[in-house]
Amino acid sequence: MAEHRILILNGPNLNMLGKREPAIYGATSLDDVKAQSQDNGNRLGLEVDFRQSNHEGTLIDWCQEARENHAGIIINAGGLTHTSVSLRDALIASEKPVIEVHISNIHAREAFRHNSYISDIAVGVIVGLGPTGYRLALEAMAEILD
Ligand code: CA2
Repeated sequence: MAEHRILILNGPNLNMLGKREPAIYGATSLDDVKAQSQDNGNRLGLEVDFRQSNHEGTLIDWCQEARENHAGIIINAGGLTHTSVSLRDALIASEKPVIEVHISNIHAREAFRHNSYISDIAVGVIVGLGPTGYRLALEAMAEILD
């Protein structure tokens, strides 16, 4: 049912997780994060719809779809976090609670990563905790929707 379905969106390059740059992003693959998220969703009574795209327009289409089909959005927008007004607008237009996740601590990295176009429209932001951030976001979403 739509009221228990959570859309987890992953942006550009997150399909590379676990394959390169392990010092920054760790050794866990995105398929592992997806499997963990589905297990955590089952435990919390949430259906997890886990997706990744390297294309801004596809992510925007999925946010528009969430307006009808999902209860909330958890998003790691990758590099689009720091650039995309359009993705921000689509998240607002979904009228769903949004939780922003980043694997790395974007505030401890280059200055251009310190700004997010999503943080101020999100109900909460989790950064720097690796894949654990996805679990924490699902737990928070379960409480928000309760
Ligand atoms: O820390 C995060 O979760 C980021 O959203 C990851 C993005 C980065 O642009 C953001 O500033 C922070 C990068 C996506 C992952 O890119 C990879 C590239 C090579 C190997 C593994 C991941």
